[in-house]
Amino acid sequence: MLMRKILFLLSLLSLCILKVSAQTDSSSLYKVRNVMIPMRDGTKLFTAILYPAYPKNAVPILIERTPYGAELGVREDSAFSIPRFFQFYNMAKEGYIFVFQDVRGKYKSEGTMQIHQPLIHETKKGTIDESTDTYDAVDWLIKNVPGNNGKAGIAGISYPGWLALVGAVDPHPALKASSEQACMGDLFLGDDFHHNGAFRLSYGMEYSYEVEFDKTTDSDFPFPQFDLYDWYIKLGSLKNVNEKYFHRKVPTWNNFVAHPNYDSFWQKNSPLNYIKYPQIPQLNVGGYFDQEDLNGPQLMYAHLEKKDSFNRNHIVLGPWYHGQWASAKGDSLGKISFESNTSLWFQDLQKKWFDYWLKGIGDGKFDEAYCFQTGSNQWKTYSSWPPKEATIKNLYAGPNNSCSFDKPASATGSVKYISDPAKPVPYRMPPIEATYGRGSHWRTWHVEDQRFVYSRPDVVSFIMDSLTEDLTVTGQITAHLFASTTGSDADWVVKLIDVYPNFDQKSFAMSGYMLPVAMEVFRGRFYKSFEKPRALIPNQPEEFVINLHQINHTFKKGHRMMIQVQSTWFPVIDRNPQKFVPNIFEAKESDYTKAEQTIYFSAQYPTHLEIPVMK
Ligand code: PG9
Repeated sequence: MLMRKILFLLSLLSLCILKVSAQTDSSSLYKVRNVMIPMRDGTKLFTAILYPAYPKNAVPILIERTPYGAELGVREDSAFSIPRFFQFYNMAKEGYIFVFQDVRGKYKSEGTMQIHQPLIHETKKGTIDESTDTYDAVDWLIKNVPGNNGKAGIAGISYPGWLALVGAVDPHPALKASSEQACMGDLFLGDDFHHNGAFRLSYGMEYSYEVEFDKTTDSDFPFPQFDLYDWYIKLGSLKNVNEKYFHRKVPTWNNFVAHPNYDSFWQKNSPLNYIKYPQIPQLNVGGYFDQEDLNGPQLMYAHLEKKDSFNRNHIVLGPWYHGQWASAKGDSLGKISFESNTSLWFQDLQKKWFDYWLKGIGDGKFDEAYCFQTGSNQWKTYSSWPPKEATIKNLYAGPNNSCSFDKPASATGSVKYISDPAKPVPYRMPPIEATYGRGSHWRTWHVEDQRFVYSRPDVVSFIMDSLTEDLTVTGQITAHLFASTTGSDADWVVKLIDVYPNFDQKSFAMSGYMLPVAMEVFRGRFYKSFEKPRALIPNQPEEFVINLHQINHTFKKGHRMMIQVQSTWFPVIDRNPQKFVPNIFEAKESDYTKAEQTIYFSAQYPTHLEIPVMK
């Protein structure tokens, strides 16, 4: 989940109230009013309205709807100064009304919440969902909030991003623009809870407990220790989650157990299946290093683009963790510097977007795609995304842990490793703190230096010679992994890594760094179909095609490209028993077995990554 509470934000504002002085610029003075807004079925939703204390003219409304607590913790009707860390600070200075609303069934709103409930109002007349609730909220706000100019926009990150997406379906006529940010796509194929059918254990367990254990708040699972790697190992089979801790009281966990395959539950749940076309202007925003919803913005943009006859659909991709663009500092992530403040850059664009659609300021000429290029550390714009100019080159795994753009010619070629579910490869450098717990490194793990796993016997790496010139890769990376297992099920994790020079002249401390620029997991049992898993045939090579997502990265001269493969990524991904069982959530301890995995690099089975290279 994102920043719990709206930046726990405005509770700090109450402190600022005291600081308001005669010199304060009156344009950044705001007040708060809390109301319960009635929906069409009579359910009332708690809504905090943050409005200019001394308005000079009518201004638009920007709405964020959230399951994480809308209350701002500020005394009603006391003027205070908007703090600089507020994600819409630049817009606040020029006058907006900001509205934060608890979705039904969470915090102070009435009703019941169903996580990520698909839209149903179109097919079942008279029903309510998050789209109709947004409509009703806009209607009430436009009619009842003094000083508004009759136009509203909606924005949000992650769950609130999905709420911005579905709020823009069959919108109220006053809702003029949306920005869905880090909005999840499909929760079985590629965001939050599963990736390609592999279950995201630590995240899925901690998140479902957090949101559903107590309706009135967010709850932290009471872990008895700080480093959770061992705790999750000792948890053993996933059966134990309900038996020992949840006792079937967490509905989303029960859904994980009841729907281990891509059945109609997950299919209906995917916005890609119920969002048809952009009905109002939509700015999709995503991060290349988003540890929760990396896939959603890329897939949703591509999906909407197919039906974008009015050019309403745009995309921004930056070098960010989940929601980092809303923070004050976007100049680095972990040890990786971006050499400029990418968050402020985005916040300016976001202001232009809403200023144009809600205030009529500017010429309305927005580029199709704004995609930061890591490595060269520059913002780039494109008239189509991914850019058509890129040429696909195949990067092949080869003998002696090598990789190159030359297709293997040899009839044989393979490397083996033992994957042991009792000793899984950690997905990030221990300690593995609770996902959103104190001191957690959750936000930076996508850029962690992979040297911490490089020499493990259950991780294989294929590395290229140093590049003699810069190589820019822009667009979709797809892995074609040819592999077999002695077991009957297996996970495959594939990474594309930028290996820094042994002596990095630009930044000495980065010498030898192994930066993952694209990575993903695939659960082998779904190699033919996500709906109907099947056992892998022991020792039979198969081609696993894995979407490693879109990137925009310059591998600098002197750097090396590396392909890395492993079969565990723990505990972010649960352990595959490596023996096919009908439902892994019900596997027995004895089902978890060691297996020998083989990765091929022969003429017949040429493991490779598709790399879109720019001239
Ligand atoms: N990534 C979170 C989430 C979104 C949708 C479903 C479940 C989780 C979030 O940050 O809101």
